[in-house]
Amino acid sequence: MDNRLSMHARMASSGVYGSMAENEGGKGLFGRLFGRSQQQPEPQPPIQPEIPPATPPEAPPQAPPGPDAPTPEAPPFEPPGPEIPSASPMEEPPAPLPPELGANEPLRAGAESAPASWWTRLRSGLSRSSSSIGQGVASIFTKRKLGADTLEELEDVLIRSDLGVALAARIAESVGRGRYDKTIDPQEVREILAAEVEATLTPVARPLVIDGTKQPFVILVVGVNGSGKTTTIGKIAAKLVREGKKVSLAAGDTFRAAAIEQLKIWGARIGAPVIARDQGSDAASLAFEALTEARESGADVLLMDTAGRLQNRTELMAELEKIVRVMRKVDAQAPHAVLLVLDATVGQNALSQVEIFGRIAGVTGLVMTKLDGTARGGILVAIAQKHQLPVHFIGVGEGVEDLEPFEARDFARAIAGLDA
Ligand SMILES: Nc1nc2c(ncn2[C@@H]2O[C@H](COP(=O)(O)OP(=O)(O)OP(=O)(O)O)[C@@H](O)[C@H]2O)c(=O)[nH]1
Ligand SMILES: [Mg+2]
Repeated sequence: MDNRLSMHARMASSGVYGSMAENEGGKGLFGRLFGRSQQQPEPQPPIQPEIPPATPPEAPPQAPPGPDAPTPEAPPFEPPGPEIPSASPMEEPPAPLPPELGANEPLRAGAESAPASWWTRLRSGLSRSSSSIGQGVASIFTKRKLGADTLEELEDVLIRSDLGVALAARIAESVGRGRYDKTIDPQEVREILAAEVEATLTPVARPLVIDGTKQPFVILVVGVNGSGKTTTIGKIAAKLVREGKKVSLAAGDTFRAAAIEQLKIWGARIGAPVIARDQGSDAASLAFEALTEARESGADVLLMDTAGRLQNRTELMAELEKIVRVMRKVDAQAPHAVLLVLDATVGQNALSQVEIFGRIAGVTGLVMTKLDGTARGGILVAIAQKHQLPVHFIGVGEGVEDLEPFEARDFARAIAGLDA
């Protein structure tokens, strides 16, 4: 067992598994409608030497330097999508209103029939992960006795699902305990897996608590390009508005006009004011003004969007530090929560995102999106085990109802392909 384990550990650390990070999310609804590809960050080593990304043909203008401006050398990398308009960014036509996000739409994505329950959506969202694990388990244990070879195969299946080497070993050990040379029903293996996953996730499944004594409670939302930050802000804001909270949104992604427009559409739809400045404004100045305005207007919660940035771009990460610093000039404790939005489809790279954003932006909790776009949703479990950061929400689709507070048991049962 030890030898086998160390082999997996070596393979994992040498990138054998990391290199399998997939990118199945495809171009999301917003990307399709707004002519921007849903950028999936390339898996990268935690910190690479600074390699400037290819310059898009029409780089957005630099933020004008404010009093304390970070003067970023380059905007976040945005590879040009096939439909990027040829007009200059300042002349960019207003983004079309996605039908799904129409201001008069009910607070759920287009579906005409009654929305499925969260459990149904979670099960179906995690179906790629659960069927990959389920098929692996069935092919290993059907009509075979349990032994070192079957357990090793099980570990391989679990590691390929990104559950992490340590947890894969623990699950294999639990499955093997007292069952050598016996047959085991694949369903029983999935039950054991669910129990181990639930035990790992329970300590990190913590709701996002809005402290009502903070006026406003400031939530800064960070992450790499295209991870789902703006959509997640819209979804969380919709929940808070429904709870009767007075919510303001701050369009802190000042690099792209479409990003500002995207947040405005969410704001119009859910009835939350959006504090925005012109494209190209300094994000930290916007943060300062937005917090001041939100406070003056008596908002309970301020959700601040930020531009996507790869975690190895030091100058962009420095800009995040500055946003935090500037907010503290208004409220010494702000931001009260820093949410890192992770795209499940990037696989192992998410671990490095947690590490670097955690260190630089003081991440207080995680949101994992696009679990519906990957067979390797187990990455959430590996992150939980390694970083022990609270996981507040998970997303399994683009609609407003496709984000819910994270529940360890539901996730564990769904990824194991079991009933609730
Ligand atoms: N399938 C799926 N798509 C999602 C989910 N969350 C967000 N998306 C889609 O992912 C795409 C990118 O989402 P955004 O919210 O724009 O991501 P972002 O992090 O704000 O992107 P940048 O501002 O460019 O860094 C959009 O098309 C969203 O609809 C999810 O849980 N599942
Ligand atoms: Mg965004």
